[in-house]
Amino acid sequence: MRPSFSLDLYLVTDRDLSLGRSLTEIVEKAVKGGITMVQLREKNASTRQFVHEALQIRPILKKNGIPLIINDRVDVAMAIDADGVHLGQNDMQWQMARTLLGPEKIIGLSIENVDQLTDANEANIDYIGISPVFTTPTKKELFKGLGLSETGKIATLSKHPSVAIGGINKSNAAGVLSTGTNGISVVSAICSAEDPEAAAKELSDIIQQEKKQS
Ligand code: TZP
Ligand code: MG
Repeated sequence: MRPSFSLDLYLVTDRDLSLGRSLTEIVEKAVKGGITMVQLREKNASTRQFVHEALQIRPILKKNGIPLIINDRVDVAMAIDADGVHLGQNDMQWQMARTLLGPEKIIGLSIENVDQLTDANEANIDYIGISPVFTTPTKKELFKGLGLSETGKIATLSKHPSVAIGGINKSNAAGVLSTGTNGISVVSAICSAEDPEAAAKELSDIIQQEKKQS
């Protein structure tokens, strides 16, 4: 059985946006604020650093029953027995990742347009990331945001639960959730916040409020 997970408030890490603080500190505080999932995303780290960072964060999350997902690197996920991986359209194909990881790990896949749902809906994956909802400086290689209406279309047509990412913060989180995504995913709104715990708590409160209304 795969572990159960909640996409409600999904933190994606970025050390360059963490204002000099360690990822461990950010994650510890964000956990106190109510995040439900963490993706460790290390675009410039060596493999050794990536593994080291993941091993630092893993016990904090284990203690709190929060899944640790590794961005891109199936080998790192296997090496540290993470809960799963998040794959983009140009990363390892989900079929290979599933074979390597086995049936019990979580696999997330980024979806950038409605057409990509044709394959994703048939895939043995656990959730999709709708990306990017809004244009964001955090991911420079991405272009224009999908906008709320396209995001809602993808969320509705998806057979898998969905989490939206890209430019989400406390001012637009409720609007994103109202399109029908299961959760929101943020980098800078928590990593770059002066108080990551308070930032996570504020987002978590918005999510609870929005879910009560729907
Ligand atoms: N994938 C799509 S957008 C994005 C990623 C990793 C970055 C989102 O960062 P932010 O700071 O929450 O806009
Ligand atoms: Mg990727």
